[in-house]
Amino acid sequence: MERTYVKDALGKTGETVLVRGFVDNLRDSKYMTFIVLKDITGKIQITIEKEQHPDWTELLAGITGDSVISVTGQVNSNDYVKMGGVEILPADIFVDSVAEALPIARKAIPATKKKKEVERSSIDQRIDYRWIDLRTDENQLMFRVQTLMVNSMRKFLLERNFMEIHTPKLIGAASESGADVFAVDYFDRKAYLAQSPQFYKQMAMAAGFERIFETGPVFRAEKSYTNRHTTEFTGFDLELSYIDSVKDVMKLEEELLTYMLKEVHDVYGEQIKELFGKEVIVPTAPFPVMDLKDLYEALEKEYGLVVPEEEKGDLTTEAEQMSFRLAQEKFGSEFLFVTGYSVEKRPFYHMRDEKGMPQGYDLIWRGVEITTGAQREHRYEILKKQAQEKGLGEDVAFYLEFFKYGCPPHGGFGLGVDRMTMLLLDVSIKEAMFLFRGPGRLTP
Ligand code: AMO
Repeated sequence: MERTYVKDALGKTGETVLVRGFVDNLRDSKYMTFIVLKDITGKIQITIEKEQHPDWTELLAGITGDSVISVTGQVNSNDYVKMGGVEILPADIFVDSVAEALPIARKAIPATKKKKEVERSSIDQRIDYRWIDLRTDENQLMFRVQTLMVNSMRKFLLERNFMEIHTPKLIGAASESGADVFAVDYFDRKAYLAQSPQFYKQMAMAAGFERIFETGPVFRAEKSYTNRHTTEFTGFDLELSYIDSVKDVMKLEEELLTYMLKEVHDVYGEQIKELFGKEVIVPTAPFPVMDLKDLYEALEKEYGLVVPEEEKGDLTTEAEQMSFRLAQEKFGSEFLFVTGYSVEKRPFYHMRDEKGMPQGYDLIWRGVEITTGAQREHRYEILKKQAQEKGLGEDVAFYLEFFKYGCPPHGGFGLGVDRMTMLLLDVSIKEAMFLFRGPGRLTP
């Protein structure tokens, strides 16, 4: 018999169906056994009247929580059943896989008369058994939402004539900064794990592709133990040619994010509110823009934040967090573009204006940086000089070649997909990733 998904079975009253999934809940009483079966589309109650199946005693005793079962039976409408007023009266139950007692508590279990309260396992304990942790409704919704986030951005870009490319992650030189790069053995020499598709996005511009994007793994050898850093994350990067200034890049980004968040809001807004208690707010473009200097002034004036002068060329973590309040109170926005970073704090490939200011920005959402973007320096001589100033020589020689034989003016940005998921659902980065990687974590 062909399998029916639970969501479809709920509408098939009177029909006999085969449903397959995990045992989400199990309740046994003297005369009845109730099993809640969960598949990726929903949950349905299996109602077993013990008297009708005297030979099932052993079978039922062997079914544990989280076991995988296949049930054939008639769909019955029953107003007493909480789950959609529908149950399955099974004619056959097959146990595909028996689950041992679970090693983690995915949720806190309140005390009952007979049992003490069970505390929820920590996120690190849950990551040890992430596949079990991922079975919850919340986690499965999270990855549905992430699928839609990436897919809607892809759709937006494809509609605007972008090409999707796939660049190598094994590279011969650090792509962002020499300090945060993982070196790996590559036969008789060293290779590095790409910290960004930066160089190759720009190579695509030199190749005349004009508009490209890529989503893929990004590696950072950062020993950070924060709730927003990881050593491997998923980046969503794009690059486009023939821009007039960095403003064109910012405009594209705000349109892209508005489009994506509208889709997420429309499709999953209700469920996100129900399971994560978080409102999906569709932003309105244009997003507010503040120069770092003005931002520090405002943060000091409004909230008394005092930052030493020498730190003002970059956004401190505290200022970044506080900027959320400012963005909301001053502009009624969850997003804030920040510009005016100092040359020391920005990579050599950012174009600089006549005053020497890098033509780049960071986008802060809910007080956390989600993007760096910029117009790039496409003029070979100037780019070479900027690289030399930062002490980069041979390492970037291959990259500089991209600009020797004709290259249009261009710019782009890189978005952190895990950070966006985390901020959208108000969870930590460890919770937001399929499988977190950090300085102390390489398994499972
Ligand atoms: P940047 O280094 O700012 O820029 O990275 C882009 C975005 O990637 C995310 N991100 C991270 N997420 C989780 N853990 C980390 N350790 C981490 N580091 C960065 C953030 C960040 O905004 N080449 C440029 C982009 C460009 O100019 O196109 C770059 O890589 O969301």
